[in-house]
Amino acid sequence: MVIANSIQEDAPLAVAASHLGTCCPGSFVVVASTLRWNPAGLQLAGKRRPPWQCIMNFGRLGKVESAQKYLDIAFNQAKEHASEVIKTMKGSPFQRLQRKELAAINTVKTALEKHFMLILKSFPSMTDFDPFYRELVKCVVDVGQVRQSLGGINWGVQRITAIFREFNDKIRNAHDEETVLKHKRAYYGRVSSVVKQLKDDFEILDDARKQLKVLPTLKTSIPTVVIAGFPNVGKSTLLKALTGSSPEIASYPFTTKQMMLGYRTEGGKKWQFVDTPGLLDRPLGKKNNIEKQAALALKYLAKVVIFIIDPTESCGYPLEDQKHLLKDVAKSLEVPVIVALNKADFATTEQLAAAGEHTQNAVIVSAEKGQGIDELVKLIAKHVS
Ligand SMILES: Nc1nc2c(ncn2[C@@H]2O[C@H](COP(=O)(O)OP(=O)(O)OP(=O)(O)O)[C@@H](O)[C@H]2O)c(=O)[nH]1
Ligand SMILES: [Mg+2]
Repeated sequence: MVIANSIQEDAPLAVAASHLGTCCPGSFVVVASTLRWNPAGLQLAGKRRPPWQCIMNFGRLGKVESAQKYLDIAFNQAKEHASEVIKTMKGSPFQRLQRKELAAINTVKTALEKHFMLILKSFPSMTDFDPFYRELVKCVVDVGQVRQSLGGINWGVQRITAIFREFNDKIRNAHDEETVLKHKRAYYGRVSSVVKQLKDDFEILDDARKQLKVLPTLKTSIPTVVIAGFPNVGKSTLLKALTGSSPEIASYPFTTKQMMLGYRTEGGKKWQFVDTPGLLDRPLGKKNNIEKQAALALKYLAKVVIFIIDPTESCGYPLEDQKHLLKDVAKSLEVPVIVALNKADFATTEQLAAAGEHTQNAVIVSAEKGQGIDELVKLIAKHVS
C-alpha cells in the first residue's frame, strides 16, 4: 500500500505515517493529515513566527546520521547506563541482571526516540512556506520522497516503542538469567533490524538537509524588486545605488554566482531588492529545467522587475538581444516590468532613443552616477504600494 503519490501538494513535508503495525518501511500508509508537527523554532514566546522566519531555520537543520551511527549511539549509551545502574542495585544476582537489562533496553528506546523525533520536528512543514519557497524547495528536493522518508522515521519510532513494550514485559516476566539474556539479544536484534531498514531514509533526509541549507534567506513578507538583465549591464551597480553601499550576499543554488540582496526603506516601508546573476540573463528557452523552475519561483517573489538595458552595448550584448530577453522575461514573469536604460552618463542620445523605442515604462538612469534614481524609486513605489 503505497502512498507518496496520493499526498497532496500542500501537505506537510513533515508528514507522519499512520500506525503501521509490523509492516516494513516500503509499505506505509501515509496519511497527509495524520500528524502535523509544530516545526522546531516556529514558536516564539507563544506566537507563530511569520513564514519567512521559518525558512531561515533551513540553516539550522541538524545532520541526519547513518543508521549504524544511531545504533552505536543508542547501544553505547545503554551499556554505560546499565553499568552505572548496576553499581547501586541491590537484590539477588538474577534481580540485578534483570534490572540492568531493563535499564539497558529502556535507554536504547529513549535514545533512538529522541534522535528520530528530533529529525521529524526539525524538518519544516511545506504548509508554512509561501509559494516562492514551496517552488524553490521543489527545485532542490524531491518533496514526495522526503515526506516518505519522514514517514519511515515515524514508523521507526512506533516500531521501537512497540518492540520495547513487548520485551520489557518479557524480561520482567522471565524467571532465569538465560531467558533474560535471550530476550535482551532478541530485542537488540529487532531494534537493529528496524533501524537498518531506515538506512535509505536517513540518507535521503541528510541529502535533503544539505540542499535545503543552501537556499537563500529571502524575506518573503516584504515587497521584492528583482533586478534583471544581461551580464555587465549594471545590475549590481544599480542595486547599490538603490540600497546603499553594502548589499548582502547570499548563495542561490542555481547559479554559480552569488545572489545580492539589498534593502531600502521608502515611506516607512521596507523593500527588498534581489540581483540574481545568471538566472534571468538567458532566454527561458535556453535554461535547463531547474533554472526554469528557479526563475519561475522568482515570479512569486517579485512584485516588480527592473530590467536593465545597456544602450551603449558596452556590456558586450547587442541592443537587439537585450530587447529580446526583456520580452522573454516580461512574458515569463507576469509582473510589472520597469525598464531602466542605464549608463546614461555616457550613452548618446541616439543610443538612448533606440533603447527606449517601443519600450514602455522606461526610465533613463546612470547607476554609477546616481542619475534618475529618484524617478526610478517613484516608479517602483507605484507598483509596490
Ligand atoms: N559609466 C557607467 N558605468 C556603469 C554604470 N552602471 C554600471 N557600470 C559599469 O558597468 C560594469 C558592470 O556593472 P555591474 O553592476 O557589475 O553589472 P552586472 O549587471 O551586475 O554584471 P554581472 O554581475 O556580471 O551580471 C561595471 O564596470 C560598472 O562600473 C553606469 O551607469 N555608468
Ligand atoms: Mg553583478
